[in-house]
Amino acid sequence: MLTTFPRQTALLALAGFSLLSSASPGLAHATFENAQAAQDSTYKAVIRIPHGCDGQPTQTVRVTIPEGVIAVKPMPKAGWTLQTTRKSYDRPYTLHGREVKDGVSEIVWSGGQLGDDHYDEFTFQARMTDRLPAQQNVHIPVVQECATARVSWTEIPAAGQDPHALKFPAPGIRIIAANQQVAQHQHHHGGPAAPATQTGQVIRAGDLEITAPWSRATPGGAKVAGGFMRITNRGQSADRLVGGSAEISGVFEVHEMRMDGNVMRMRALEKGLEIKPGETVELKPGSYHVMFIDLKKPLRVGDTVKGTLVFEKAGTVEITYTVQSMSSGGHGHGQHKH
Ligand SMILES: [Cu+2]
Repeated sequence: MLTTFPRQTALLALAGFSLLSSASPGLAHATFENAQAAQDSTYKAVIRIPHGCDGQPTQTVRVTIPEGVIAVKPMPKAGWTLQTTRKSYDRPYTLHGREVKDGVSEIVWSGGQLGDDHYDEFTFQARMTDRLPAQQNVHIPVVQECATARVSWTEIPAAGQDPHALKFPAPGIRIIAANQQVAQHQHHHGGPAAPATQTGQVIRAGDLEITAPWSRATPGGAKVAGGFMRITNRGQSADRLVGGSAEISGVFEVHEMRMDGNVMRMRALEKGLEIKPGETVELKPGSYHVMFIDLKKPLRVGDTVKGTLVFEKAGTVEITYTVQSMSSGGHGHGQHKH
């Protein structure tokens, strides 16, 4: 909300501001240039500041970083002093094979002079973790401070509430699941729509449901790639992913990644990957995955890769992976040593 230090001015300012925001609702709020980010991706946050505090120039911009948004690096800005505050995260995160326990909790750009009739952008980079729920918005409170007034974009909508109903909404970013990134991206640019089977594809085999298999584009010369999906066991007894094949590789293995001291390593699961009854196992970067070894050709975004999975009970299942961008869903396979 907008607060001004002398009380009468506050009321006047509030009235004036309400008129402004109802006149041009889309332009009046502080917002992010790109209001969508995938889980487990690096996001460039560009905060757009459309006006000052009731006519006064903005001198300070404060940004509060919520839990789940980590590895924050603000971009310095000419004419502004940049300061950050750090905090310990609620729980540690794993990023590029390292444990990350703390990071930036507040960014402050101060000492600037952004006129009420001018517009400017404030930028930071962050890792959006998978602790931010998909299909929901994460809200990042932003406060503008002027000589004697301030605008607090800090209102967070309650569950189910339309953020447009708020006068001073905290800018929001829609979080999408890592495996939807490419489809969303194509949609955004009006490119060819992904076939319906590629996003949210569910394959049923006996008691198992296999959802949205995907792989990742490979950097030039890479001889390995990972395959990812979710496997849910709707049955009464455990099953086990014990092997499979892929048309583009000579060797197929079921792997897990885990920390070995400070180093992330992967290894083949000799006994396969168990899927207990009623459980969903997520194969994802940095965790369980299937591995295509001795690739016959590089994988490019938008390719599809046919293959099979072999389960102890459900038997052989044909699946198709959609190839997504190299930056999808975490760090590249190529960076890790077997
Ligand atoms: Cu692997």
